[in-house]
Amino acid sequence: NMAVDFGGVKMKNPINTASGTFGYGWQFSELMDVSQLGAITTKGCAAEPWPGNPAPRMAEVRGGMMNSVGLQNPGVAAFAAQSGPWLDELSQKGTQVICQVAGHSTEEYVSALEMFCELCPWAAGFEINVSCPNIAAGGIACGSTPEGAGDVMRACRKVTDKPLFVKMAPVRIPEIARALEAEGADGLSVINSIPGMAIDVHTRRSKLSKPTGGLSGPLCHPIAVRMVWEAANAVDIPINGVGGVMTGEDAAEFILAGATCVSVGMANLVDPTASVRILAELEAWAESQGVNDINELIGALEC
Ligand code: ORO
Repeated sequence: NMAVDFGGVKMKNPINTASGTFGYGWQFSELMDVSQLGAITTKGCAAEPWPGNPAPRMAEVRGGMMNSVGLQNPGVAAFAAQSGPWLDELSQKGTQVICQVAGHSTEEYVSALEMFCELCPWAAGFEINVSCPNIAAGGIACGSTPEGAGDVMRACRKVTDKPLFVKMAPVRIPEIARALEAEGADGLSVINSIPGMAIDVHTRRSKLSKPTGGLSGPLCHPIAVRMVWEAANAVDIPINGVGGVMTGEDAAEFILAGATCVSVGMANLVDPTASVRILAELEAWAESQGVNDINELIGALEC
């Protein structure tokens, strides 16, 4: 058995896609059978459209990549109209759809979540992004303290009884995780990209259109594993491990560290079919461990 329960979202397997690396799902549908995945998480949407940051907003670095997209999105209404029918169908095939919620303030998160609840009844749950490193207000600015993150969670909890997850910044994991659990979060996605910089020394300019960006990819993986382990030890709600998963063994590390499920992020940009390969590799690993149920391996780290 590969099925897991992520905070009330029943997934047929633990593999899902990290927000922002898999569009709205349908963009990948000609390249792979998306319905093999346990879940997908859609790119963050706000109540109103956001233009995002100017190009260049992606740069390769050793062992990973940087981005400064700035949560470009068409707003929840356009998202629901354009992508809703395909996502509804996907959810009927048993792949859960988690919609990511963006905002610049608690009020904006609440407005966006209210719109999602009304316009996206097919969504299995929502992921509140309080960790984007590329926006001036909201994002990591409110997600880096227990008070800031807790505030957003408390307000969002009043909007819906559907599963609510929080995409966490790579800071103060145990304290912030406990604050989010206390405010009613159903699960935590650990971690978002790590704030970083990449400079072109010849032009003396940032490789991105702004000085800083978010670092993701395999070089983040050991940091993310440590943070997943910290989160899993701090709270009783389930953890989704996110950060540099390129192989089934990387996903297995997250599960042993205490993650219930695992997001594939940057790997989708290297090979659009990476997530289904990683799922097959994870299944092979579980079998090699001689268990009939992947749940037996969650947090099974021996130390
Ligand atoms: N980039 C990230 O690395 N994480 C986010 O949550 C959002 C963005 C972005 O849109 O810039």
